[in-house]
Amino acid sequence: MVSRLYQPFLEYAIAYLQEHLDLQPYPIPPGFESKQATVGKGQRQSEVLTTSKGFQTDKLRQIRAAHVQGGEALQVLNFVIFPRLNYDLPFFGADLVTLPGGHLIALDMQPLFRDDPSYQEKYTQPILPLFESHKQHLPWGGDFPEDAQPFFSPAFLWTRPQKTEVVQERVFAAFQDYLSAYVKLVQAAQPVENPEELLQIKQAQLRYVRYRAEKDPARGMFTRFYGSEWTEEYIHGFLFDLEQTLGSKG
Ligand code: DBV
Repeated sequence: MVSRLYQPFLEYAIAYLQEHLDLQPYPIPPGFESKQATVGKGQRQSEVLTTSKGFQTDKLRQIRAAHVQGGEALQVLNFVIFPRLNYDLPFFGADLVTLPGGHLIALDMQPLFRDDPSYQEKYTQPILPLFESHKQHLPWGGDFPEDAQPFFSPAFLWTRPQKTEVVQERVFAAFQDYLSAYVKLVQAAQPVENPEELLQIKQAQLRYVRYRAEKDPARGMFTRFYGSEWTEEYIHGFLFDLEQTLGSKG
């Protein structure tokens, strides 16, 4: 395996977005830009570094990355884009995880309204050819939490590559393709003005962030490294911060 496995993904994403959109910084709460811990004892002692990046644009409320680096057998990049609430855009969601047990990859444009045929036509159809071309190299990863299914599109890439080269080549290629397709959707997006529709978007976004904050699969890991106070504040105050953001606006 390779340390810094996901660094090229993160660098690519930021550079690509910077090139195509007008990125502005997104505030990261103090203490969360970078966090280090020493884990293990004696010869097995090692460092785990978690760094955060945040951006926003006129159409995207939060573009954020959490990057965990703890040596060859612990590399995580969780990269999510949350559109502003007056756009019906899907979320861009990438969960790229390397643990001692192997690689686990989730990549999707996560729909607000999974079962709405016109929504699917607008936001999933354009991605399906990409999905088809990548899934032949990235077979379905198996067991998947049932309650998470409503949050994924039919173009969901979920795979557990055996080889690191597959991550570096195939997964990286899929990540680039999904990101550029996403940017095209963003560029084409028009603001929603209908109050009924705006309410539905807000509810769908809240459903999504509440689910992800509650079920965050990294909670256990972060709690072990950095304690529960830091972890809960990181989850609710940065990773999935929509509720707090709405709260502070009254
Ligand atoms: N996952 C996150 C964030 C992470 C993160 C913010 C910053 O949402 C990392 C870090 N994901 C992470 C880690 C693991 C997973 C697993 C460390 C391994 C946990 C472990 O094995 O100890 C997609 N990620 C997973 C799993 C799924 C996802 C399905 C396997 C969990 C399981 O089998 O129970 N992405 C994840 C997910 C949603 C999503 C659940 C739901 C909408 O978008």
